[in-house]
Amino acid sequence: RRALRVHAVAELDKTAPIVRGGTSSVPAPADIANKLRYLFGRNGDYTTADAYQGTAWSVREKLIDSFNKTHEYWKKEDPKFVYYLSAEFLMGRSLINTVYNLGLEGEYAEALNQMGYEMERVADAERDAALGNGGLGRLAACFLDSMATLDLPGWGYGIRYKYGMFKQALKNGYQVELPDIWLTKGNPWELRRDDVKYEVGFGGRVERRKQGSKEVTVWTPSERVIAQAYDNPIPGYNTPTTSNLRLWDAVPVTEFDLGAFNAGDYDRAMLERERAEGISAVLYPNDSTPEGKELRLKQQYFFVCASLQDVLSRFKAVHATDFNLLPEKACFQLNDTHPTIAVAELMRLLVDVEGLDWDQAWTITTKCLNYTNHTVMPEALEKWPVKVMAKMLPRHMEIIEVINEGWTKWLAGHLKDLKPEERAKRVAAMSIIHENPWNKDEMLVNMAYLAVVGSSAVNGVAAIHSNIVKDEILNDFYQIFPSKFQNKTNGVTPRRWLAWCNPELAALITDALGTSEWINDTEKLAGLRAFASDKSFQAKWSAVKKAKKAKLAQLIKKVHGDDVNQEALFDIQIKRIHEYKRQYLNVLSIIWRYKQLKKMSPEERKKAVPRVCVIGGKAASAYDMAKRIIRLVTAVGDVINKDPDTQDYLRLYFLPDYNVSLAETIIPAAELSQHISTAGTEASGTSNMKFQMNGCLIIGTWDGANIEIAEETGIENVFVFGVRAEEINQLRKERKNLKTDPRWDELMRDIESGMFGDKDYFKPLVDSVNNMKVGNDWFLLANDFASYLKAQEEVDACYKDQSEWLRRSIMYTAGSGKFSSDRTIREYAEDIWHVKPSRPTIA
Ligand code: GL7
Repeated sequence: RRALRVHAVAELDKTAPIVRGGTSSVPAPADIANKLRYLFGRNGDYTTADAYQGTAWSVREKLIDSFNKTHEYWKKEDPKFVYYLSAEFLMGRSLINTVYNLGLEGEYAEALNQMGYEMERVADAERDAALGNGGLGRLAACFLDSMATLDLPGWGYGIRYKYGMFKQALKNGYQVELPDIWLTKGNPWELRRDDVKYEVGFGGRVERRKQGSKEVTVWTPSERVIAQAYDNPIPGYNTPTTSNLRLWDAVPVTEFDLGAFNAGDYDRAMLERERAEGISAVLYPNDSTPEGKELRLKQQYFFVCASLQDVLSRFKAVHATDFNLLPEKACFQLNDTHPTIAVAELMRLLVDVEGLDWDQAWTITTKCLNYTNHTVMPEALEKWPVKVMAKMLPRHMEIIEVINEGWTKWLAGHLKDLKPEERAKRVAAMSIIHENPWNKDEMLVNMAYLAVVGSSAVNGVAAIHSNIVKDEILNDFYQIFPSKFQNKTNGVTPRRWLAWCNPELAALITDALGTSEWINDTEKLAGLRAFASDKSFQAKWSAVKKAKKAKLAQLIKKVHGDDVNQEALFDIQIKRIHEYKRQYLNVLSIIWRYKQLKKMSPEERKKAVPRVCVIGGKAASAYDMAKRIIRLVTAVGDVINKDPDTQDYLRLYFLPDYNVSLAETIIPAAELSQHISTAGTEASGTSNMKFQMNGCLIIGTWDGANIEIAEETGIENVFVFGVRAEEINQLRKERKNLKTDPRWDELMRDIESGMFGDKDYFKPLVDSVNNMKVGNDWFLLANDFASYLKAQEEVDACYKDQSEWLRRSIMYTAGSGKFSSDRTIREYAEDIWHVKPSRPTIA
């Protein structure tokens, strides 16, 4: 494997002349030893964890050299910047990515070898930076990689959570959550900026005061904290650009209340610290559905307020108060509704603090902001009670009221041709502030509406999703502002998700294409189509997949103690556990497969395609149904993995603590991956793209980015099943023409009768998918079941023809060019941000 990697490296060097060694001239082995000696007091006798620390701190210096050069250059050039505001950045590990993106892999692999270590093992000692839940946070991380690689002036802004996504463990087959204590050993990938701090206020009162002839608004918060900046350099690939992710940590305004301490009030002395630190303490572990907790709104305002102040302060240092120039120098992308308070905050900063008049400030604000919607789940569109917002952010609540007054007035004028009742209804339906439909006494601020009204562009994240945004979720707004609405199909970085996590496949691709340029020009992968049916190429392709499967088999052995058949089809479903993602449907089909195998004679079984099924993913701690699904997976696995009749042909493993690093091991090993959400529910999905890049076949519904993946790969190469999104509303409403299947009923009885134990615990799962009961089986599992089983039969038939399977596998990678986040980011830059590349010249 090493030989292959070295080969990939040699190729890279040819096309990547920009090797950024930084200013340090100390050779890597000596530098690593120096770091261990002077930072950690270690003198030889290193552990693997030491080797990681020494290497990381050594690499950090090179990174900072290139980071500083980039920022000096951008400061001098003063180009327009994009700021990606996101409550989540799911970065994963940094060592391999940094070393490879900087082109230092040869040097450091060699240094570690001399010390008796292998880079890959050393890299395993790093903790994941898990400051995100899932797809949305990981997308933000891929975007940063692409922005830097494309030399686009841009930063990410977010929160430096002390505890990231919880760690998941299994206890007797049930999920347990453990805190993610990731910072205890220090973080070599960040730089604390002691000179970059801003005050952020909450609560208090708002007053009007006379200032000369002008009336000004003064907000006096009752609670104040400091946002302390930490920079996380983001190295681009094959470029001197190293960009930045700036994360804010909340700290108290006064370090310590000595007065209270001296007066013997120890609790009060600590109180302010605890209250401040609580703001950036922990990531809310909800994926796609928000939790309306006040602390969450506090987090949102905290990072938005600090980020906007930071941007304005840099702007003013160059352009003084020429704020009309702001939209030419800065734009902000709101990653979902989480940072939407930015609409009101930018207005507050421009009007109250800088003294601009309202209309001028509004023009600037709407020119600077853009909003991405990431989910169709209606419960996910954030709405904050007016009461909560008025208490925590009284001035912002006023500002939102004024915005809404202007907006509804404008809207009524715009709709003047409608009949008065009709017009009043439409205006009420589109009001940013509206009644809670479940509680008439409560008024809510609809953050998605605020984002749409306050932005220049609104986009969805895959073609079908953007259409749903236009036709359903925000249809009223689309009718008023059709040109605001766009599509930006998601993408993933081909560096982390193919080149670095699968260097063996990368080397083979480079070999076939005669260049490694595909790493930042993925359209070149299309060249692989010419090799798809080439038997000798297929053999090499298959050898790489086998090596990756062996690695995953090792992991299964480590976690579950079992040896699995490495000739079996490796069938994977990894993503957050959610009813709409339908892991339950997958489990049911596995049970069905098990029952069929049981019925067969030993001779018949030998003809079956053996499968190793892997499911992984976290359930939000309060998501009861999702936790039951996990338990069902483990319970079914316990039965079938131990059955001597079938264990050679079918296994099911739940791999706990699914995260970015685990994905980097699993995805290259996957042969079939499942993306089986109910059509119209998964906005895009991004792991589907990662699997595709790694030559993994897909069984999936006509949903999210699956559709575009099928178009690029050739629909005949994808196992598509299930009802289409267009038919779903009808089916749900009328409950007519829903499909039933005797096999489904049999499986329901099996679970209910306790075939997998815990029958009381599984009862709500059985009840939830009773197809015929009104309101049940919202995600239409029963309806899609027969067509899913049929698609699974097609999978088996195809796998029996290995040459056909390999041909398809190659066609997947060949068709993945579109799904590079470089393409996505280029589209954002051209159609929304109007930001241009600015590559630092190397001194
Ligand atoms: C998500 C969508 O569910 C997912 O389909 C999409 O790929 C991702 C990135 O656009 O955004 N929306 C969301 O709230 N989460 C997602 O992963 C958590």
